[in-house]
Amino acid sequence: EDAEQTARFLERVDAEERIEPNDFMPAAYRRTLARQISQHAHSEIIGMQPEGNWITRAPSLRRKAALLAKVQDECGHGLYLYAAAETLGIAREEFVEQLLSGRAKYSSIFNYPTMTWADIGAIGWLVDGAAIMNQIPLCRCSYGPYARAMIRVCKEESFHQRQGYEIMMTLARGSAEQKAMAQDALNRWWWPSLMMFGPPDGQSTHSDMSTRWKIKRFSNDDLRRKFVDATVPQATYLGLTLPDPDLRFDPETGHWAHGAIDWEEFRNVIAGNGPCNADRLARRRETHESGAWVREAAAAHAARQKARRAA
Ligand code: FAQ
Repeated sequence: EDAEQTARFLERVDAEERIEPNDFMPAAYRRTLARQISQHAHSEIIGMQPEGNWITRAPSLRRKAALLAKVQDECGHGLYLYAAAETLGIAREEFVEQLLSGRAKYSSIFNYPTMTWADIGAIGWLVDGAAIMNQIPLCRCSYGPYARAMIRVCKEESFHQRQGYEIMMTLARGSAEQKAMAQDALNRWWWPSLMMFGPPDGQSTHSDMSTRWKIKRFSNDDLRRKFVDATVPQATYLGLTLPDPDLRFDPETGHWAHGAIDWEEFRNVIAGNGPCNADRLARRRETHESGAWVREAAAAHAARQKARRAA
């Protein structure tokens, strides 16, 4: 690679200029973005499954309409993210193949089961809350197509987060049984939500380069800390207890300090051995196969339109 071009690229990144698809970029920058954006897209697509599980069982028409809209938004996010990833010169089919073959990762969080209606509240509140914390800084990512996609995604995520928190509020103020259901969901989703931010900084292999390239603006641990600080008062307001006996406010740092995260569980889930990994991928493969006729029909239609225009 041309040293002068690389130096110019870094100057542009430092000057907060956006890098666009046809601009020069180092091969490693392109690879990192293709990995992160496609894994983000896969997370949105696999992320439709845990909540999709409750669409037919939502407790009212209003809840059903909101959940249906949320799951459709996730599909939309996956599609813009694949489109952003494709601007790096890799075909969508290749990204999809990486997901279906199990070679690509997607967020660990979507490998946990949704056992009760309260899980839908906990996902909106915590999982979308964590996603927003991580994605707001990505609106300033140095790669233009990714940064722009994140702006709309974040607006939709904030509706998702409100939707979830409102479900939790309704349950927490409901019968003793409903409150217990909300507490149980919080107990199961809290630690996996903290794991969404990735390994501790010392073990984050990509952070140094991604920070240099202004893909990442905050470290994994910094974002996790911001999330805990924002979420503790929300739990208090709900009258629920976070499942961490070591959680305490540290007046010296001004932040909440949490107990130890079970990184062994995290490694196990990203290695494919979480409670739902096999099921999530099997469902995605089935759906991909049963949708083949749609892709074929769309391609045939596009070819016919093209031939008609040429005639
Ligand atoms: N799960 O060196 P780092 C959503 C992997 S939100 C699985 O720190 P990096 C919205 C990482 O890929 C969820 N794998 O990596 C929604 C790398 O492995 P690799 C999606 C993880 O990239 C809500 C290795 O560990 N959001 O979908 C995880 O610098 C509700 C080393 O880690 C995004 O993807 C994990 N939690 O930082 C949808 C946001 N953490 O690739 C439906 C964009 C780490 O070398 C319902 N991504 N790994 O094989 C990012 O910001 C970054 O990629 C991080 C990881 C922060 C996730």
